[in-house]
Amino acid sequence: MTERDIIGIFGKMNSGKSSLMNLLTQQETSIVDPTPGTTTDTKITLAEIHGLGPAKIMDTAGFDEQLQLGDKKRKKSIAALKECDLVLLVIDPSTSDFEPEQSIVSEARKLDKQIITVYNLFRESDRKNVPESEGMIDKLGSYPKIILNALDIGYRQPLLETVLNNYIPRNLTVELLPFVEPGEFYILNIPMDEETPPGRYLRPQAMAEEYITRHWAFPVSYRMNLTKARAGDPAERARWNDFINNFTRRPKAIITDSQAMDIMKDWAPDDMALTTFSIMMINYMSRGRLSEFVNGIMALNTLKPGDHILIAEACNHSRIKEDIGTVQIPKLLRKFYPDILIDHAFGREFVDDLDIQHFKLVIHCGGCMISNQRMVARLRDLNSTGVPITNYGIFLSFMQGEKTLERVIRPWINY
Ligand SMILES: Nc1nc2c(ncn2[C@@H]2O[C@H](COP(=O)(O)OP(=O)(O)OP(=O)(O)O)[C@@H](O)[C@H]2O)c(=O)[nH]1
Ligand code: SF4
Ligand SMILES: [Mg+2]
Repeated sequence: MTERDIIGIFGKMNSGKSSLMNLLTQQETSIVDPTPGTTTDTKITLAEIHGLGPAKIMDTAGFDEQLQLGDKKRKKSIAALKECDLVLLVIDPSTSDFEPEQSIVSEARKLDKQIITVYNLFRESDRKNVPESEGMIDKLGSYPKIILNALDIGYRQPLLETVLNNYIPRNLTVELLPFVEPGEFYILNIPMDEETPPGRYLRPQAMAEEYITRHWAFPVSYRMNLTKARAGDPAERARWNDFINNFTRRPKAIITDSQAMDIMKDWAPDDMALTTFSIMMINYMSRGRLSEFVNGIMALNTLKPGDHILIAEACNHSRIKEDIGTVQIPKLLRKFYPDILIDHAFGREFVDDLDIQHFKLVIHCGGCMISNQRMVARLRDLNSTGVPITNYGIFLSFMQGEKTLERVIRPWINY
């Protein structure tokens, strides 16, 4: 079942919200009137938007009115804000107090909403005020915008195009493992050590196993003893060979813990595809934007002494002795880039809390414990500051050489 995309129109009283609603829906659904506060409650219109599909559009009462009328009324707008997928923030750039708009942006950011700013020009001469208005509202500059006149029907098409070009729809489904074919075997390489908690797989491992099974294919798990494999123990290699060579039909691909890439790059047979759980996860959580993380790794080639790198983990899991984010990745970074500075962010909203611009690269975990809206919001914030981002799996593969990186990305191309 396709769910309706929910678009909420927010802004100050008399900024032209109801006029924008009418422009979008091409009908007089909302009462438009010069009296401030004409729309006293949220008005809902169901519409079919060409290129997007069924949408529910909410025209809300002015946010400044909500502020004046106290908590109870304000809750109505917050409820609408919570419900919607896309915030259309209508700004009349000829006004001067942007506190209501600032509250909308701050609340929308807390909720990881997508925002498009609509500057509604009552007079063409207001156009020159747009940059100043934008500058008055913290973080607004990083969102897409359109400048229009809500009463001019000629702006309907540009408005729709701005929405279609910038909004990631609710129904955009990204396959976890798009290359999986029914009836084929897939290997999950899951090294465990004494500190691996018993009772369940990690979320990416469990998700991969479930996905493969659901798609009528066969997941087969292998517990690699990384310590022995790294020590060159022939018994460990023989155990792997025995495993990998005893399928009646050759497995199609290996999905490995990224930490085992130093071993897997040599042990994975050439006729099998190879990728990692972390790469799978970041592609899924970012809604198919793996290529941005792959491009990000190239920032390593331009590092200079004294540059800062941020290692970011989306959750605060308990850290084990050989933790990937705090021990293994820093160790590799120090080895290959001895004069760079490494910072960490765990779980918290690093884009708001840190001076993000001074980082030359962000290396992000798989992001399995945050929502995809949050992951997409992080990407948007980083994009707007021009800071490249990559991922644990991509980094650890790249550390084994460009050929290895190319190999782990190959399964994701063309899907
Ligand atoms: N000239 C001009 N007038 C506009 C424009 N947009 C809206 N108006 C007029 O401004 C007044 C307020 O517009 P509305 O669309 O009702 O504004 P609103 O934000 O819904 O207002 P409330 O519901 O009262 O908060 C109406 O008289 C509109 O005709 C515009 O782009 N240009
Ligand atoms: S959110 Fe990141 S750090 Fe937390 S478990 Fe998932 S991949 Fe690991
Ligand atoms: Mg209105």
